[in-house]
Amino acid sequence: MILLTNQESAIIDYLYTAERDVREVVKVTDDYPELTIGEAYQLQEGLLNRKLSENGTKQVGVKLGLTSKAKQEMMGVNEAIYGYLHDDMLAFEWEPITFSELIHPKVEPEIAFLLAEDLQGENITEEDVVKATKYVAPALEIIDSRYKDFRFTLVDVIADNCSSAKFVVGSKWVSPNAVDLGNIGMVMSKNGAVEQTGSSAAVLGHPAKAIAWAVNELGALGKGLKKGDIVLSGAMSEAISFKPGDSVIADFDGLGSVSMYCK
Ligand code: 0L1
Ligand code: MG
Repeated sequence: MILLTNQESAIIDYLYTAERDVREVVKVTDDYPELTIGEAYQLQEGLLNRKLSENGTKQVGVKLGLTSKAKQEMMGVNEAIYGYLHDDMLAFEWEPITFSELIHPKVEPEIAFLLAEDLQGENITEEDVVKATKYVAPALEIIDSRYKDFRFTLVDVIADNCSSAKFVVGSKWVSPNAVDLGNIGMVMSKNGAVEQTGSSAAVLGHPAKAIAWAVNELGALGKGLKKGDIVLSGAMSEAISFKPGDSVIADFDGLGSVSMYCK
């Protein structure tokens, strides 16, 4: 068990209660400008532990963020980030997303990987990721930064578990070898009108390469992914906002579609 300083506990409590109470807050670095990226990941870990103990939830995988050049340039950074997926974030196509439980949600299309074996190390390659993957599936990630107006620094967003809120995985799972994973086209529509188009190539060139990056980062900390984990590999286009009454569907070449409805 990690012993937290008073400052760490205060920041974790600040972010935990903002999410629980569906309340936006000013970014952490306004009060703690000296925080480093390494400390932000420790805060993220502390936030996960707080959720595990208070909600009885469990970790079911990992998600990647800032995997596209466009988003990295927008934030003035040149690296991706990772956060944790919990089982209480898992939403279903047949179960509407409740808007009032979220602050200012957006949805983005991603490819989900389901691991057939543990994956840990510091020199993991794209090929290792594909080999360890049982299935891939279309997914929608719902992000909901706890920060006012989705404005934050890299440190802030990492501490806030990379804006994670919910995710929906489509029902069609296919072998990673059945599709050209690095070149999957995608169209995302809201209420029947096309809002975004994208490609899996936008995810660090190849979603498995993005996952290999995250596994190597975790490996340097003595951590890794486990058999049965779900990994959201990163957004294939910009995220879009939604409100009650909206339905969103993303259609992926060779993978089929995944949808969500907001009530
Ligand atoms: O999943 C993501 O790409 C989100 C990363 C954090 C940045 C954002 O909230 O837009
Ligand atoms: Mg995402």
